[in-house]
Amino acid sequence: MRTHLNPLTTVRNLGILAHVDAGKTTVTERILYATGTTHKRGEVHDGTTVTDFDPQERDRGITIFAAAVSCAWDGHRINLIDTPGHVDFADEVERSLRVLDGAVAVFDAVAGVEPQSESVWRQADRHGVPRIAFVNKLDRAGADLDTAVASIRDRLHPAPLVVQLPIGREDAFTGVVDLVRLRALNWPDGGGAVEEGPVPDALREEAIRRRRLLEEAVAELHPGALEEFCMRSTVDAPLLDAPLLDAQTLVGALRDLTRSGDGVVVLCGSAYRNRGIEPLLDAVVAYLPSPLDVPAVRGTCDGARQERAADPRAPFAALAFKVNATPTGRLTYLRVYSGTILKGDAVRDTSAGRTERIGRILRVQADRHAQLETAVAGDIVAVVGLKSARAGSTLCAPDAPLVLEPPSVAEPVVSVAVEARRSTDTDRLASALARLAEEDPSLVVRTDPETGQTVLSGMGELHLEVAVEKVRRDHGLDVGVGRPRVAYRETVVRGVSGLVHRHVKQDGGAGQFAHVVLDVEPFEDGGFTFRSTVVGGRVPQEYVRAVEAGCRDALGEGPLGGHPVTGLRVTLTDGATHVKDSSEAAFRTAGRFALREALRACAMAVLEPVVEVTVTVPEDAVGGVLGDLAARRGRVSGSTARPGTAVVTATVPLAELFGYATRLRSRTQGRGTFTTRPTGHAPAPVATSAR
Ligand SMILES: Nc1nc2c(ncn2[C@@H]2O[C@H](COP(=O)(O)OP(=O)(O)OP(=O)(O)O)[C@@H](O)[C@H]2O)c(=O)[nH]1
Ligand SMILES: [Mg+2]
Repeated sequence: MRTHLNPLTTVRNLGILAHVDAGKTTVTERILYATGTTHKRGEVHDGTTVTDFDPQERDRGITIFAAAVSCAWDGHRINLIDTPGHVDFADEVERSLRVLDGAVAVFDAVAGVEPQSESVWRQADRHGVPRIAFVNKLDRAGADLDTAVASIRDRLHPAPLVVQLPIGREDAFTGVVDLVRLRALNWPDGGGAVEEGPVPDALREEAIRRRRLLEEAVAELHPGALEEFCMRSTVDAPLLDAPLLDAQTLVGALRDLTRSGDGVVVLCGSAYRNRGIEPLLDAVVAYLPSPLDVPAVRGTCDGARQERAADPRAPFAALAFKVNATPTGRLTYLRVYSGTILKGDAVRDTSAGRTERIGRILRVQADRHAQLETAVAGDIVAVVGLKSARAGSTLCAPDAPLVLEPPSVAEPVVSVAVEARRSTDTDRLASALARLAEEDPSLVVRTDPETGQTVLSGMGELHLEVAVEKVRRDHGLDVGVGRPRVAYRETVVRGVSGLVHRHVKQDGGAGQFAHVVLDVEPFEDGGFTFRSTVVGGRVPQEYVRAVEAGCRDALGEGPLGGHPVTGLRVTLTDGATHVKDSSEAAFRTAGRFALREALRACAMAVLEPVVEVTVTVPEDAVGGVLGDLAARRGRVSGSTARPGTAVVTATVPLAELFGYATRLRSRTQGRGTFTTRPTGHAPAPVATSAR
């Protein structure tokens, strides 16, 4: 009898994640080549890769936008998102993680776990996305799989389950021993396809030793495997070489451990030399989950929680995770969670409250597309024809509304003032910026109420530079840009209690009456919390909510420099109403003025964004780098050395880092690199923070 597999079991929605430059785009490029999706291998440094197709990506040699591509391997469809590694584009990664079922984390075999790999690893932990690890660049001088694996264990804390042993080192790295099936996989020079053969005699003993280590590690974590392991170790004990776990048991256990997150399968290779890609694809298919293996997506409908299983016959529900204006039209990238859509179907955009029609459905190959008639649960596709959808919008069947939780958006930390150099271009600039912010929710455009300037805010200097350059190139606009400024906040250091505010207007006509008493205190966890301890119904619930809304209105501008206020708890302790003249509007106004007054009475401090900087420089340049960091108010928190190279970690106010890239380059004749990671806010010196 033939069994009919659910076709969804053959889909993998996969992200490639890593620190900047680890080789994500090169791995993606080789995957497209190995799967026959492309017939030419592109290179990042030549600007010829499929996924780095934006002109700025090609010029800068980095990935800026997450790009989706699709390919087929061993009867499976793999939808793959190549993500950017630079911290300024971490929001792109966040949105991608929201819609992925699994990921390949790429590591550099020389550097091991780098700061941004650690950040994206934690991001993936938060989203519960199962991962496998690919230790790349084994061809580089100084590359070592064992050291890289040790850094995965030490810094990321999963149990590494290493399933390969490299054949040859550095420049002589030619292949791997597959420890699961005990066979050798070699790749010829010049980038040809994999050749399979027996394990070379010289490596046989080491391969068997490592296979046993893998079996032990798996048995320790997996009860089913442990049973077989124990049974065989007693029965087959005399045969030292005999495997204690069947390949089939091993693969099954590795799949379970990957999906539960208890272990991480580690593979290795050199993407640049096209070595290690086929086994990576086999591992993606074998270990990472299909859309059916992940929990049903959760959403709300009229406030009630609902689950939607990945079932093509269920009502349609999808999350838009990316919007992109292209010559083909406005593309909305969707992860379909349940149901099926056909070309021409009407869908409800619950976030915008509009019903729209799907014009075309596309299978995306980076900048090329193939037309589809339909898209089903579990798939990632792009659609043309939606006008309202933004990144984070839910689309669903009009008769089965649902709201899925949108991806979180980080708050911008850096701003620049931008202006059109020709006054006739002002309107065009405004609409270009609005369109950009629509595509990238981590960009915010606003008008400064005091200066009337247009201010663009984002996640870092590079983020804003790329945005402005995009406006220049795509719209041919001549744009002037001011000095970057960081986004300060204000916080309460010492609170006040019993602040009384009376909002009374009773001079004829409809009056206003609201009387509130507030306590304000610092709140360590950050943000804003509000509670009421008013007794005896002296202030009805709806007015309490209005006071809270009024307080939120007041948080936009602190008393020190007009910066947003955070880290405080407000308690409404008492109040009074008037039978006729009290209203929600009156209480909201009272709440706003009361908190504004209270904040003026509190001891306040200005906070500035702080980042952890990791600088990698040649040893002889380290003195200059340390001096420079100190001059930038940096506090060095650690330094390590590899032969010839020093790695310095320091906490530095973001405001002091503007222009650091240029400075470091000139100090180290281009040999120094640095990366940053946001670590929150810290009190700022008074002089730098005034507006
Ligand atoms: N020696 C060596 N170099 C590699 C390998 N894989 C990638 N590279 C090089 O490393 C550089 C960065 O590679 P990318 O593929 O752009 O890295 P990425 O992780 O996509 O970088 P971002 O997207 O900017 O974060 C390029 O110059 C690649 O040619 C490898 O296996 N060995
Ligand atoms: Mg890249």
